[in-house]
Amino acid sequence: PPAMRPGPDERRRLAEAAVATLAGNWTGAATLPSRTQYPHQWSWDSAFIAIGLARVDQDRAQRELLGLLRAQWDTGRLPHIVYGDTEDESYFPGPGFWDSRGVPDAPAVRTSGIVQPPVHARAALTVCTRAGDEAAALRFLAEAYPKLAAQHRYLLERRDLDGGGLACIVHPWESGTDNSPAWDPFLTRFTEARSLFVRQDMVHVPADERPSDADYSAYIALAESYRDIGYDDLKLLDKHGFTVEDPLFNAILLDGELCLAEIARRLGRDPGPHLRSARAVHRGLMERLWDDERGTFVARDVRTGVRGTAATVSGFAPLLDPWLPADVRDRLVGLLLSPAFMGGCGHPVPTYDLREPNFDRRRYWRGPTWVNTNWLLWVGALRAGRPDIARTISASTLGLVGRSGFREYFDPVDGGGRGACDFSWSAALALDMLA
Ligand code: 9YW
Repeated sequence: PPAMRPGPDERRRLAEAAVATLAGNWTGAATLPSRTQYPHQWSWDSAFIAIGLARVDQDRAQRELLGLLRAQWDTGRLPHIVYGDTEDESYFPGPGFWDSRGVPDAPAVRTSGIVQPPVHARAALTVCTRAGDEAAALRFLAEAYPKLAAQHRYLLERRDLDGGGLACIVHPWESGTDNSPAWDPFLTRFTEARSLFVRQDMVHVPADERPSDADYSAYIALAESYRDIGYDDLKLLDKHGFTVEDPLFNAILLDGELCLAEIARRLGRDPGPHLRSARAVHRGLMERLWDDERGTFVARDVRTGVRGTAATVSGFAPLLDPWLPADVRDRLVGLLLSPAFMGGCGHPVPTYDLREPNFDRRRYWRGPTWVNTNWLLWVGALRAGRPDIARTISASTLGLVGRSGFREYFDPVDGGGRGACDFSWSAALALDMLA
């Protein structure tokens, strides 16, 4: 039976628990994704967290985003981890690995050198929309807007390697969906990292819920490669072995440009350039990533033009695109509701096609249900004119956190909690879905 939206008592209990989880992970300047597993500030986590905080604490929501934006590089690059001044190497790779201080355009605070999906413009707009104090909200937008615009410019210009309209990612970590089966075909050449390293991600979480050693080795090799070309995107096509267009990343970029257009409007600026960029991303998605045979969007290698074949949750993210042709939207919705995804398990939406032999209900982005991808599809379903699907997704998500707590991810078959406990974006986005 479809999940029921929780009643008022359960909603109140969940909201209080979510607020307490976010308070527990607040450092005074930012919210950690998890005190044990991820003890720094992460980029797209902070955006999701701000969206939840906007419902309960405007001040903290704004500080979360502005604090992150202060770690932006001169080129507009918004790093995926902000370490601050810490020498703490308990999370690997730590600040020493990325060596951002050795790069001229990096800020004084220590950061990683890669990015994550740009959900920040959506977060800033959401924060402003929910603000009680309109003047303060406009001041916040005025401060955030130039930085968000620079973040997007970096992605649209430096990461569009051949003028095709899409931004590429240069590392699976940049997708936010690290070990998704979508990356398997593009990682076969990277099995050996150059340096010796010790994984520290399996102290608090069992090994079978984390990426494999082979994947991790490829992650380190690719991060070393990008670091050693000085994070110079002009050298990517010649010197770097992973340049991939991801439907999730680009759908978020498109949505972000539409949010920037709205922010520009509210600030009395010209929304035109953002609307044109959003259109260009739309064209890139349709021309390059739509797989008409499979009826979903897939990843593509910019260098070779070769497309992946895996149907993952990321393929549904273009539901955020308001210009999706009706037949494409209908086929996408058909696949989403089919036994491969929502129709095949009790606790949707699984991150990977349930019928694939290498579907893994425990392992990270290779099967489990995540609150953030559910939240994105919830927004996408509403935009696609399917409030029924949106309701099913939010009821199911609230059922999962109600039963298993604010875990990092969930078994889509039995609903069991997996990964880290007291995970910030699970709490924050549940708060948003509760409202
Ligand atoms: C890691 C913090 C991050 C998320 C990513 C997720 C994971 C880091 O955790 O990556 O060590 O595996 O894949 O999306 O931002 O929550």
